[in-house]
Amino acid sequence: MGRIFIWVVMVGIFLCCSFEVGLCNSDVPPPLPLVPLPTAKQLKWQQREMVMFLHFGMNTFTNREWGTGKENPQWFNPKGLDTNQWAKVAKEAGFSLVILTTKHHDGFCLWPSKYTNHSVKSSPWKDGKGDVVKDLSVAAQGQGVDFGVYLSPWDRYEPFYGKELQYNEFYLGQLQELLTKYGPISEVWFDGAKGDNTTMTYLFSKWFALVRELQISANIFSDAGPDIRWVGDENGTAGSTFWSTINGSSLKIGEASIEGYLNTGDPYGTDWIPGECDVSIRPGWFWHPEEKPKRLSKLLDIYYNSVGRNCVLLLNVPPNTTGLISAEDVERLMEFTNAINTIFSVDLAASTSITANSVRGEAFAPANVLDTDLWTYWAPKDHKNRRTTNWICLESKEAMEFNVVRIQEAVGLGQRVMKYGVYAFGVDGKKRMLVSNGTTIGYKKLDRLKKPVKAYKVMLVIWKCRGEVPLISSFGLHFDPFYRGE
Ligand code: FUL
Repeated sequence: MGRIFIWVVMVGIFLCCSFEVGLCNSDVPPPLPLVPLPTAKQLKWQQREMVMFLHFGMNTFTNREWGTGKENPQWFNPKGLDTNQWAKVAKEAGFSLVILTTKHHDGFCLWPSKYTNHSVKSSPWKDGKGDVVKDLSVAAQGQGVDFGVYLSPWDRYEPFYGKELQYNEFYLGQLQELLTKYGPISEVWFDGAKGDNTTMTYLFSKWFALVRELQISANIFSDAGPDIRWVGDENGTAGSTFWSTINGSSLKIGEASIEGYLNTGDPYGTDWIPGECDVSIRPGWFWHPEEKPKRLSKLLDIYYNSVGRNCVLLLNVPPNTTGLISAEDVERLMEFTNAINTIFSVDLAASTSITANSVRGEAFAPANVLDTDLWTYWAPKDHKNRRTTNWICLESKEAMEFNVVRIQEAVGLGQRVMKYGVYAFGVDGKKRMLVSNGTTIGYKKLDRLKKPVKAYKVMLVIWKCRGEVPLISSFGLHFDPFYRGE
């Protein structure tokens, strides 16, 4: 009898183990993706984190921000133009994509467009034989940096402007030149600015269709997407709540009333249109001799308010009248990049032991938050009750001193988190302290703490999310020596 009992117990244990092992192995399906989802090219773009904008053109020589279209092409003469320097600076500063203003509102083209004489071909630069777009596309390729173009819809020179069909055809012609002559184009930037009273309807859908046809891997930016959206301001600040999801059908390019909506997005949005924060390293978009680059602390604020709020930072670095990125801008840019590397190259979470309230299975283990792969993540088990709180906890033998919390969602499967908090244990003798909290996370959320915190245990609690469960791809703790608190 005793033996039979032992046998029953052993078989029971065996079955339980097999069942557990089975659960922990590949049998547990991943959580269903939660629509809308990013496309592969949107995800690739998001992971660039920073893109360099280059505003260069007639305004550089007239010392203006918006030209009138009455400028003389003879004024464009950058004696030392070196696009290799631009591309090298971009590369060294950690930018994997540069976007050039090939034509700004004044209508002057940086390439010898066949549709107008108002271009480099009428300038003294290289005796009218130069092509800045070509030079930069080649230089960027040489550095392994991708290339994108800005082509202003608003054109104050072009006589067709204001004649709906002709101007739209003219614009399509210029776009066609840019999309066929300069190799792969990764992003096309459509500016919503339209600053005078001329009535002009842009046929955006035709323009976008041309980009799709000629450069299938290009992301299209405009106020309203379709691939990348404006965040509603030009100071590099996304909303502290920022959804990559939004209702595309409610967006209209050039419409001021949507700026607030663009700045936060919409948890119930039907389209995935992530945000790009455009801002200049200087007060103006173009280079002006009297202006200076922003301070490092300001650039870092911009970084936390853009990349740290689920967006990409599009930082403008304008070349000067010589045709070079000025030494002081290069210096500031390198300080900025080095600061980011200093802050994020050490992750205190890396040497902690990690636990969670619930684990979906082995493939979704909490330790997945330590690698840099966006597709590996911690996932709890599905809950019947969506109000269930989930948590993940980092524990260290040594006290961890940090003032930045980094959280990332596995956004390839949708953006989910709606409300979270971060607790530190063992801070200033207190048992438990809420050190940061927020709403959305998305691709990346960076929370700066008012002052550094020393703790042995740090817990991320997800209070509310879209879908069944949150999927946390990364959770890190960093020390930012440049931040003095608010
Ligand atoms: C704005 C333009 O008016 C500025 O000059 C600049 O090009 C900026 C990126 O977009 O709408």
